[in-house]
Amino acid sequence: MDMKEKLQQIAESARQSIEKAQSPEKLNDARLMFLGKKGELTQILKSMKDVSPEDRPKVGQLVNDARSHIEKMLEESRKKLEAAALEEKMKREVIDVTLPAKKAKLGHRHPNTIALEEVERIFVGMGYEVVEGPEVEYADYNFTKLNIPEDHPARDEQDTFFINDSILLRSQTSPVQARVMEQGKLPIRMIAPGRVFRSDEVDATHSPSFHQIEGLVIDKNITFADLKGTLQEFAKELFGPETKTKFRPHHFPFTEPSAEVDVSCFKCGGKGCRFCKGSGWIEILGCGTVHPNVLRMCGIDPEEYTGFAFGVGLERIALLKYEIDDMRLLYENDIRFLKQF
Ligand code: 2NL
Repeated sequence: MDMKEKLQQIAESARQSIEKAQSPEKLNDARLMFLGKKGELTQILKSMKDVSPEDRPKVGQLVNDARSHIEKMLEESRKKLEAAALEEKMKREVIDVTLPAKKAKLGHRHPNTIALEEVERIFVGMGYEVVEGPEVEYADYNFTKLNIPEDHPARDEQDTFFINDSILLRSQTSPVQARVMEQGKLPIRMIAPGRVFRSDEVDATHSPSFHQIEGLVIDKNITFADLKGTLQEFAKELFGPETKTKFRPHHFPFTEPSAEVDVSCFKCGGKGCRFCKGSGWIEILGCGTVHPNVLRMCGIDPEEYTGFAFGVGLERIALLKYEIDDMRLLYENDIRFLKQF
């Protein structure tokens, strides 16, 4: 068999191998089989030494032609395989742009936050400032400056979380107001919302950590009538324009006189129902005229200035407004509960 025929045979068998190769790996095997170091064409090149010098250029040309022919076939096959693989990938990864988009799962405000922002909106609308203060407080600000005597039960370790003799977790937000009074910028119209702590067992209406909003107004000629008007307006804004308020005498160490405030039941309008336990009234807050001792201890002259103050439980408002019957639900952060509000 002459060289030309042999080369044609090799090219033909290369064509068949390349056609059979259906993956890049198989195609590479075919390349090695013909063009590799031990490949068939390389073997022929090695046998060139047996070719007579005058025939060498011609034979060399033939070998080169066969080589580039095989390379061309390999290259074409590689392109075809790549195109097929790309086609396959495109089919697998097809995106249907007409499908409806996945809805983003937006979180939302906690019922406590909704209630807080509602209360803040009402008082800011009446010209009040919102002021925050530390949760870790001096007993002096939490008790002494608020006219709570040394032997008052609220100071008992059973009720308050003490850090040491003079530092505690605040049991009310009034220390924030004591701090503002001490700064001496008068008049004052403020609310102090925030977390407070009391050593209570957890049940449907108690938690060792809950939230309060206290309010304070200090100016010349402030009377109990201002307090009544303000809280009446607040109750109407919060529970609806038909809401009535009732001030019952009460005692707090930091106010004198003091009162507890009931609102007419917003479920039955005051006739009496399950919600208000038949009474027609729901207790919502405590309030009073600031005790002159408190003013004095916070650096304000009670002969010149008077004021009123009040305190509401935020959870109490949230539970009432959203008709939730167990406070613990507010702290469990169960999304199925939270997303209802
Ligand atoms: C309640 C009662 C109340 C106050 C809080 C207060 C603050 C200062 C001076 C005087 Cl700085 N008073 N706060 C007054 C009366 C009642 O809270 O039952 N809260 C849930």
